[in-house]
Amino acid sequence: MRKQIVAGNWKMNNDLVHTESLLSDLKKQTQTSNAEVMVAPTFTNLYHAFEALRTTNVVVVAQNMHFAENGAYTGEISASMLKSVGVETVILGHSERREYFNETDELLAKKVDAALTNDMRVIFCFGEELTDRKSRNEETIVKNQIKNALFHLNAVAFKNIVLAYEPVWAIGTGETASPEQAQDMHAFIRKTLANKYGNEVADSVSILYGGSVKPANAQEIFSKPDVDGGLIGGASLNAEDFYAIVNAF
Ligand code: G2H
Repeated sequence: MRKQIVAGNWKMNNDLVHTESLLSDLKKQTQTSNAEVMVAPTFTNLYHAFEALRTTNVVVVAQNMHFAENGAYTGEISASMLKSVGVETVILGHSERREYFNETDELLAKKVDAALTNDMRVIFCFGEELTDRKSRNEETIVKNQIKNALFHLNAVAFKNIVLAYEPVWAIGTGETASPEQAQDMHAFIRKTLANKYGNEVADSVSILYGGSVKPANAQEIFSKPDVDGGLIGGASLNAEDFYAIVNAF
């Protein structure tokens, strides 16, 4: 059975005071689904979140990291630094990193390697832009993003990889891919993995959907056979909305 996962990506939101209040709201929620629950605060709040959620089953995740172990990379954070504050999972390749910080497939391959070398789990994000979908190029784009950043890995490495399909045109826009569009792409992603690594690996990797998932649409999206959960932005900033999504399985 593949793991179902709901991960909240808080992006560059919540200072310490707001983080404390959201963490305390999260601790009041009740989980009725079997999904693994994750939250990704900003770097400055990771340790605080880890300590606050220690007694819960909520996993604290980083939104990014550098590929080097340490050194002259002003402003950057390494895998071992994340691990030293209890963080063992990292989101890599989010479209906002690709768009605003020029992260390329080549750079992301190095970040993925660094995370795996440090025994971290990776939530690897990718997805096409609106122009790609309009020109019916979405499958080629998505296949290349996966291939370029991940296909140098061996099959065993996929035990620590979670994929997150996030069509750029649906991120923070209120537009959501229809459940059918999400399912079609997730099935294509699984087929792409199967062609390279075989069915056993393809069937074991969780593929999350991201892009304006809300309490109102989560259940229908999660009901699709190849959708194993969600990466949630805006709706994860409110604990009740987030748990409505966690419990939508
Ligand atoms: C996509 C998603 C979270 P939102 O970035 O990764 O954000 O749910 O706000 O579209």
